[in-house]
Amino acid sequence: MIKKILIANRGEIAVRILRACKDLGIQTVAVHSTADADAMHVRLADESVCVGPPSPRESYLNIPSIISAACISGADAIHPGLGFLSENSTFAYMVEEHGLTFIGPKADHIAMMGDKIMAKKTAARLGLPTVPGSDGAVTNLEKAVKLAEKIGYPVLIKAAGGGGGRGMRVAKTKEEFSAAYEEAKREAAIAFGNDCLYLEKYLANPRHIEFQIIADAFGNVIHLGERDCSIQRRNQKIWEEALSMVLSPEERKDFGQKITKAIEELKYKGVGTLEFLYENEKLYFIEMNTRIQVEHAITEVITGVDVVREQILVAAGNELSLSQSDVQFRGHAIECRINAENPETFVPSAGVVQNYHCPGGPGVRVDSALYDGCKIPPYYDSLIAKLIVQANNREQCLARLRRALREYVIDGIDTLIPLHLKLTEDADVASGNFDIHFLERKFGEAR
Ligand code: MV4
Repeated sequence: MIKKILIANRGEIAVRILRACKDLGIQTVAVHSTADADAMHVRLADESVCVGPPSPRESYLNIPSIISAACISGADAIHPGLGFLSENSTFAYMVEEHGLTFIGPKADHIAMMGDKIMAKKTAARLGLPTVPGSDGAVTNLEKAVKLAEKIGYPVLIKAAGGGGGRGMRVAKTKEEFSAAYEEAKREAAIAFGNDCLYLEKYLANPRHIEFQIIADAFGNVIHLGERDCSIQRRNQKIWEEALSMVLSPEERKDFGQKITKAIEELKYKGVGTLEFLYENEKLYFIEMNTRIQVEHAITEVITGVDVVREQILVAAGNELSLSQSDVQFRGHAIECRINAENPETFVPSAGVVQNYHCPGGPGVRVDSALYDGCKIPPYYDSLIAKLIVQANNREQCLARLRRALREYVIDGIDTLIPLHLKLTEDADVASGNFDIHFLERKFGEAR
């Protein structure tokens, strides 16, 4: 069993992982930049190591510093959290090369899913539905134009090295295609060091639905249902729900079975998320995330499964503690991402938190690293807290969420709390009438 884990992250996810470690009786090592010396994740850890200056490149992304910190502190495993090094296959490989356990999938599965063309090919081979498009990479403009014609406009040009919405271009017509293609190629070469492109039919108004899976090293795989992450802005999710309103229990069961079979065949190990677009009552695989995600907590509160605990246990070589028939869904859950941003302009807000008061009561969970007087540095992601609310049904969940948001006090910085309050009072949110363009349509592109 793992005795000591180094957590290569900061903020709310580092605190979340620390809590799972403590529940398991595992010793913890925090790493931090000089800007985070007084951060909550450092306070809660048994030990801490400063790994560099504020710039993420020199601290939380500094592989030699982090692996050295693990070796010096006698940790036997590294949890990468999310963002930073969590989907860096080279890092995963190096961690294992140093005789440490990487709390995540095998390096080759991270690399495979990091290449979006390979990920899609793999999903198709394993029997999952994918968006109609090119069969793999398009090799030159001439062939791409012909293919786009065959797929039918509008066509979306995606980069193999992209993902998460980076490096995509829509071509609405044949006239637009060449320029969009050349732009995408140039941009992909610069941004990802990989100019491989592929084409997909552009789905105009999809919802974004993702399934959570957990797999152990013995071939056991379960799914924990899906999350609807459609309410987003510029590929940043703001509000997530579990389960989605659009899947029936039968569809969930059938689709869940397809997914677990695919993951079993892949011999994948760890937690993962399969992302789909949903349009006209059909799901299409687009990408797979090989890390724990921000929104994992809504799945936890409706299933009662501690996903981070299971992630650590399967990485340590244990069998999954439950089987698919043990997975039951209880009511509805919504997560609001509380970002340190202006709720109208989304401009990040750094500063000192004052008058901090956290909501509570039945069905309310807050995951954060906030405390009264804590500093929000300007160098990192603006997510400072997650408000997760669960209730017997969606209507009660919305009422409870509104109550919790009204209780929440965070002074000294701007946060998205006022935006979330508006969303809880929105008729389209109440009726579930939204897709991935909802937020921009409702509140305007400038905001
Ligand atoms: C798409 C799409 C429409 N049609 N693919 C963006 C993030 C990346 N995971 C895939 N993305 C999209 N792929 C086809 N064929 C629209 C998006 C998309 C999107 C998807 C999920 C969540 C938010 C999004 C925002 C803009 C575009």
